[in-house]
Amino acid sequence: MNFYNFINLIKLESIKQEKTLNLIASENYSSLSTIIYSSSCYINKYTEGYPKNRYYSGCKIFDIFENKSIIESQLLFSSLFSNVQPHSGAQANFAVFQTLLNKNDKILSLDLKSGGHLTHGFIKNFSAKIFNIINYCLDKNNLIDNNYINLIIKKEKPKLLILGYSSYQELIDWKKLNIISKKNNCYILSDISHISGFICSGLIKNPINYSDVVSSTTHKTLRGIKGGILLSNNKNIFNKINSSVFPGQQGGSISNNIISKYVSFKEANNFNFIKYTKQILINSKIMLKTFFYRGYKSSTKETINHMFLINLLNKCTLLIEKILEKNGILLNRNFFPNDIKFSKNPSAIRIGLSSVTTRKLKNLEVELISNYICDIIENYKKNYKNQIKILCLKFPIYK
Ligand code: DSN
Repeated sequence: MNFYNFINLIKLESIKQEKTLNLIASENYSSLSTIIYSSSCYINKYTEGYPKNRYYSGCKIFDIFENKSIIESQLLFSSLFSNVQPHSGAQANFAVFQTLLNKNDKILSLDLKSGGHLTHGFIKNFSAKIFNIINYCLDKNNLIDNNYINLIIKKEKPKLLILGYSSYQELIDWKKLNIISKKNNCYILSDISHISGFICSGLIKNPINYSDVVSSTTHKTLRGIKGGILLSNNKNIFNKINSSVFPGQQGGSISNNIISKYVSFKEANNFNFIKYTKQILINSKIMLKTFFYRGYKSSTKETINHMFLINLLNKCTLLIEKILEKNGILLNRNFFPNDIKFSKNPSAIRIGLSSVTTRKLKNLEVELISNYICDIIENYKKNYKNQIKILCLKFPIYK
């Protein structure tokens, strides 16, 4: 395939993104400035090491950027220390494990089926291959059960407790869980990848004071480009984290992305961003309410963030995902807590409202889309292609 074919493929993807409504909870549209800054001449520059301590020459100007990015992320998340070099959330989590744990140490985490993440101990992931994973599950109301975690920590004495999830729509009691884990000499990693945008807006409690380390991606509710960050208030731990990221795990950082991360932190540290995340919450609550109104069940009675699960136990979620895609609506099938079905065709769909809120869809449109989705689930022959196209035209991604 020659270069021009590639350009055509990118054009096709861009048209597809413009013409579809994206409800994938882990995605968002990066802001234009963060995209532009990620494409700078820093693509050409290796910057191994840290500011003032590099292993390549010619990094003096970049030191200014990395320092700014570090300071801006500390301001945004009220943390004393920050590392902006992790290439992704997975890499960030690995750096934490490498800092706090030895081979075969115990990690206590929520399993993937109940809302955890691959890197929190999924059997095929590095985390389960290197460490000894113990899972906690949700209670009968699909909520984090602090008492159960207390019991299991006392019994199993894990070295690390992971909080923060990929499909959990309720509050986490960081303070209480911190007390429990400190009593049992257990570290806490809070993985806020999905909810970081709400935390820096003050809409969800910041776990920084209740965690040994906080990890996040930068491209979900935060609206930056793809990447990871690590935050902490513990100097000792953080010095070790720094050497765990480099040279412990990564070589050169992705310099152009570090500059772009700075831009996203700056943008998130702004009143307009708070307004934006508030609207995501409103949209998310409206959509869930509409599903309830239509008789559907979620894992809990409400959502406090951008996402929620809808249980479609008797339906084929793989097929529903495909039919919705044909109509121009993108989302992903997902496990429901205590799912008895397999990952190819689990019981639920996961819905996230960040991307459509970025397109400035509000109450009316969100209610309309929810009804389209319900109609399609109830009758696969329903066709809303044109309605979705018109909606997409009315709400372009970058205007
Ligand atoms: N797989 C992503 C999610 O859906 O949460 C994060 O890596």
